[in-house]
Amino acid sequence: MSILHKALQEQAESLRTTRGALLKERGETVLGSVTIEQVLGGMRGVPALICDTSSVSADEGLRIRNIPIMELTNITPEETFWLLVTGRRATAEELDALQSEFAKFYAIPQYVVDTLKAMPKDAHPMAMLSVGLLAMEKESAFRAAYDKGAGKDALWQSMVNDAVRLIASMPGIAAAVYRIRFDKGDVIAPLTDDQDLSNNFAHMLGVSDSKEWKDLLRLYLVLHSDHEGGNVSAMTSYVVSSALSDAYYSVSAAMGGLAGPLHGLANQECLRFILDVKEKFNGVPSEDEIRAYTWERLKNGQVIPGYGHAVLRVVDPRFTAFHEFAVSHGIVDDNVAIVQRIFKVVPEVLVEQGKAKNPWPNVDAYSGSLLYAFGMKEFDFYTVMFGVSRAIGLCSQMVVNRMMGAPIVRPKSLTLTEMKSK
Ligand code: CMX
Repeated sequence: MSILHKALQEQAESLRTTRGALLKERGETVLGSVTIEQVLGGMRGVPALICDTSSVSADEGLRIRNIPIMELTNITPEETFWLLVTGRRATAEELDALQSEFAKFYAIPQYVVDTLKAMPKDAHPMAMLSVGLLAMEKESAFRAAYDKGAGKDALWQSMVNDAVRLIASMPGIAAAVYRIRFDKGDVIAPLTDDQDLSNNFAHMLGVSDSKEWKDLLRLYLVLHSDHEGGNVSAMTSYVVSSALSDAYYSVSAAMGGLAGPLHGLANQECLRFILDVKEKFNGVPSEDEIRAYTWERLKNGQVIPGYGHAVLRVVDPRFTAFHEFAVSHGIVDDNVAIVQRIFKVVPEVLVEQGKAKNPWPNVDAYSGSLLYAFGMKEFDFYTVMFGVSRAIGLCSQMVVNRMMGAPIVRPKSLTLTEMKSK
């Protein structure tokens, strides 16, 4: 039993007891009503999911285990996972042990590399990431435990094993996707003298060895890790894993959702937008030029990538965290300058247009420009970076849900005729 299993042992029992007591004593309590507008509007705001790892409020944004994300910008992805899944900060000893567990899996199986190499030259990197994960499904400790007849209350233990291996494998799969898909040369093996996840990711990508790049990756992996339970990728893995499908199936499915332009792919769209702006104006445009260009896009029925959010009604703190990184690292770059200038103009244009409920930037408005500034120019790859990070939150949520004994998800659908008759 690993140190993480030990840390979770008591919680598993208490989570199940709490769930059982809530069901028994408060099962009839009404959490809210559901309107036709909410159902037709993508279940917006319907309180229908449980997520203990993080929460997102309209007026503040992300909190991980009730800690504002801005207070966590100096931690590592390993610490983030521990916090998400256990609800408390790890001790130095726990962190060391967890990192050693992770390090066992930084080297991905050769069959994953072979599978990725066999994919079409023009496959999207997100499709490759998803396939790479699915190829690894046969490694699932969860499926093996289920097949051997593990009881419902014990399944969380093998879910922890899958979570650790999957999270630790993501950097290697992603780096292999990057190097194979963009002809960067051989796949790079992980470091033998360093167990840090971000350092290994940086090394296997082969983009840069600078400390600043490693710092950026660390921050990137923390900021994108979790965003409560109702976003497309989290809800996808929640639903898939509720059928007792293992973490590989669940995260692979979630990556399909993350690949959508209204969700994770927005960071790629956002950088495309910034590069279009730069090309059109032959450099960093003035505020007036950005204003005119923004209106032109809106009148064409196009969204402004990186702006708006289904929940947030303030500047995304993750945008602010990236901004502080750019300032503190003295990054001088045209694209970053354009991001900063767009920020001065777009919110007021969106308010004037009056459609978007949230005129403020989300995390995707900044992230791509920083990756680009450090030399990762293949922006088709950016959502894969997001996926490596998001897997940390998805796996944490799945472990917690399994500890709680969450049942299969099965809401009720209505036909349009049924809805009209209500
Ligand atoms: N630019 C232009 N119009 C926008 C807009 C934007 N950035 N954000 C919202 N709107 C529009 C919507 O398209 C919608 O128009 P219609 O009424 O014509 O359909 C209207 O404003 C109301 O939308 P909303 O309720 O404010 O936003 P939603 O909750 O429906 O959608 C989101 C949220 C993020 C999909 C939307 O703001 C958007 O498309 N933003 C751009 C893409 C983006 O940045 N996505 C990343 C989100 C973060 C993530 O999940 O990873």
